[in-house]
Amino acid sequence: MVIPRCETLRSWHADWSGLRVAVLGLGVTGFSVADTLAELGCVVLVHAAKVDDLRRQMCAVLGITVVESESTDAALTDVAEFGPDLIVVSPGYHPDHPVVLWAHTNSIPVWGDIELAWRVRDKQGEPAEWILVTGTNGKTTTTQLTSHMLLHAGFRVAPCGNIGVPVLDAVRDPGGFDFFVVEISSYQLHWLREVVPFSSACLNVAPDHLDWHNGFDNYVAAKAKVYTDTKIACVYNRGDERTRRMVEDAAVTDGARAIGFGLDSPGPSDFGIVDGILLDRSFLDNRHAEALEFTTVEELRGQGLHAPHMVLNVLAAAALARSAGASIDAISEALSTFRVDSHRYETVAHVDGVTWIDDSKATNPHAADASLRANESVVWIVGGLLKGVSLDELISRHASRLKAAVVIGADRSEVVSAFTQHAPHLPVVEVRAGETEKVMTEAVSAASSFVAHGDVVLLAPAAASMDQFTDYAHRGRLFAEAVRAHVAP
Ligand code: UMA
Repeated sequence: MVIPRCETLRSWHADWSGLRVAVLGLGVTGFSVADTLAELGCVVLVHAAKVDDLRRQMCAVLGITVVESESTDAALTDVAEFGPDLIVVSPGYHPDHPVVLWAHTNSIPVWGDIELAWRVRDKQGEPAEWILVTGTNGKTTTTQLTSHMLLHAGFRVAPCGNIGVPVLDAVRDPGGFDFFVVEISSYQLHWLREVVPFSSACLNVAPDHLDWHNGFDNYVAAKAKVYTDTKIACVYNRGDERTRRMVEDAAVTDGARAIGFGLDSPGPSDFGIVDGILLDRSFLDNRHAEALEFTTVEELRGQGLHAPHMVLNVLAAAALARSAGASIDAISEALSTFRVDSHRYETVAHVDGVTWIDDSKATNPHAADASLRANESVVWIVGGLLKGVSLDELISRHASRLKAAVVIGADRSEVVSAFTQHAPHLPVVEVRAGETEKVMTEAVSAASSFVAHGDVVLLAPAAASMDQFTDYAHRGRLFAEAVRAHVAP
């Protein structure tokens, strides 16, 4: 069997010249891939349904051919005519995209951007170690927390990946790093092949992106790849059996340890909580008899990190940072200066005993579940693009803590009928506004008609935002603006 030339290329300093590479997509990822390949001397063709002017101009300067077409047939014809040795695909492309299927039939390797980044990670000399973070929810916060802890411990760290900075940008940064903390999505994991993580974590798994993965089993299988070949620590959630099984079934590097985290008392080799104190019983000599304290739930309250799902992120991040050699004091200090990003369970107003919370980042039922759970009496703003996932279970589980539901989004009828079925007595208001600017004004006004002292109005849509907003941040921003206009007229 002939091994394709690209499969033998495992260094920035290898001979990439003249390799013909078709790049699918010209978003954040596609541009970083095409730019890198051009610098390596490859012949690059980019194909994308949509291309913005700035990236098109930059590609022209770099000698990269760009074809913009929404037709997948045209993509197939153009790529086949180009005759690629390798295809590098952006994460948003479906695995059944015709160009990908054509590549498989013709034995042309298909890589994701993370695979390419791994192979050329030695650009600046001694490569950084990679810490991988995945999970249905909490990835970004945990990636930020881990990076913040490692920075406090004196390491040079780059948070990158799905968080918004392509790993190839971190690889090419002239400063050089000791660690990359890579937030890695299920899409990116699907394409992953040779990466050897220093440590890795899957924070939790619940249905999401089922349409992309063609079902839950494939989604779980993609997430499980995060642990493959891990060298030092496989960090898993003791409260989520699936993550434990992933570690048990993973082919890891000899000597890698399994480290569990959870809100209960930790066993030896775990992270956990006793009497409100967060403990490391993993990275110390006498872990059978002792534990190291690094913060308390009360201290985390000041940082907006006290909700149970946030405390879990803190425990996971501490486990990853400790595996990399951060001292327990560095972790405590880092936690005292950390701030959660906007739209992640952010209190936007507290007026007349009513708390208004923006958790627009809750783009799936599992995330919404965590924020509903943290409150007793809730007026819930919910709905958007459901991505093939049902809200039935979520609604029946939380019906008793809901005072009313305000339904937004294009898929409203599905959400409303789920309420009719699982919470038939609950008042449900549909926001019918078509204009983006009006959706949140109407939602906030509807929600305010149900609230009393002690209630929480929670924007936790359990759905993606792109039907009515640019992204979850846009949705959260408009919510916060509408709340401020409403409560402080
Ligand atoms: N495109 C097509 N056809 C397709 C799909 C995409 O032509 O079938 C083209 C678009 O026209 C555009 C480009 O591909 O030119 C966009 O590529 P992309 O959708 O892969 O997006 P990027 O801009 O490269 O951003 C991606 C991640 N996006 C997705 O996974 C959808 C970003 O995560 C990530 O920050 C970035 O790479 C850097 O790694 C975003 C995301 O929504 C935040 N992630 C999902 C999530 O977190 O739930 C997985």
